[in-house]
Amino acid sequence: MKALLLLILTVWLNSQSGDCSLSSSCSYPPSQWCSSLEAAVECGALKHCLQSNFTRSRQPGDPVEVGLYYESLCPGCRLFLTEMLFPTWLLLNEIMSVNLVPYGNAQTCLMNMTKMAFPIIFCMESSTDVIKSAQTCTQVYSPELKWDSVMSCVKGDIGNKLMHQNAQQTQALNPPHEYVPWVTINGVHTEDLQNKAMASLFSLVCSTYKGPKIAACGGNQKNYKTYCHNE
Ligand SMILES: *[C@@H]1O[C@H](CO)[C@@H](O)[C@H](O)[C@H]1NC(C)=O
Ligand SMILES: CC(=O)N[C@H]1CO[C@H](CO)[C@@H](O)[C@@H]1O
Repeated sequence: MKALLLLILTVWLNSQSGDCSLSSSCSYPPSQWCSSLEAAVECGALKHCLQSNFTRSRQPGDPVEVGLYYESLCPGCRLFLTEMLFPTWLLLNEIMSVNLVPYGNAQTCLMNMTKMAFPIIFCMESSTDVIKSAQTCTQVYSPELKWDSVMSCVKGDIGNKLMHQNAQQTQALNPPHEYVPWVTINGVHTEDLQNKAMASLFSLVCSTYKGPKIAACGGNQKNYKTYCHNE
């Protein structure tokens, strides 16, 4: 596992000098499909990678909880979720937990219905049409989940209840949120934490984590800030 983390980190850091665009065909050999987020997405192997090697064991220290209060269609929210939060979670999920508090659609129901909600939401938010992609993304990452049942949640009492819970959780924020995406770290929001999360969530999670240092956080950390999406 340590070796895998190092491999991921190495590929990740090395990819920063390359170009950032995804090509339509897969340019990685199968052995490298899980070596980075780009490779996994490009090769359509994200689900496989998540289910096998990205499902890592927890480290002994308390995980850093990253809360994200957002609207599913807000461009800044989409950018943060797809290019900062999800990649950071792939690399650091053994020391990090994510609390997504979406406002406004099917995402709340998905979170209630499948363990694969985060990859599905990532898939939706990185698609051209967030809403239209929901069914396809669900089929890809959670094929056993019937779309009809998601729709009956969205349109029914459970969906309303879940949305209401999210609204309450958002209203309970202290300080109250002024914009989205609104980030909390271990339940705390400050302008400083928000700015650090926007600049490099990866560095912030590594520096906030109090447990033993993990391989992904070691050594080359400072290079991470040149990662192309964060410029
Ligand atoms: C789904 O939502 C219901 C209603 O709020 C809740 O009782 C249940 O625990 C939730 N299940 C999961 C897996 O989140
Ligand atoms: C694609 C990939 O890297 N698969 C590896 C996942 O981890 C197992 C053991 O934990 C390896 O056997 C696989 O090669």
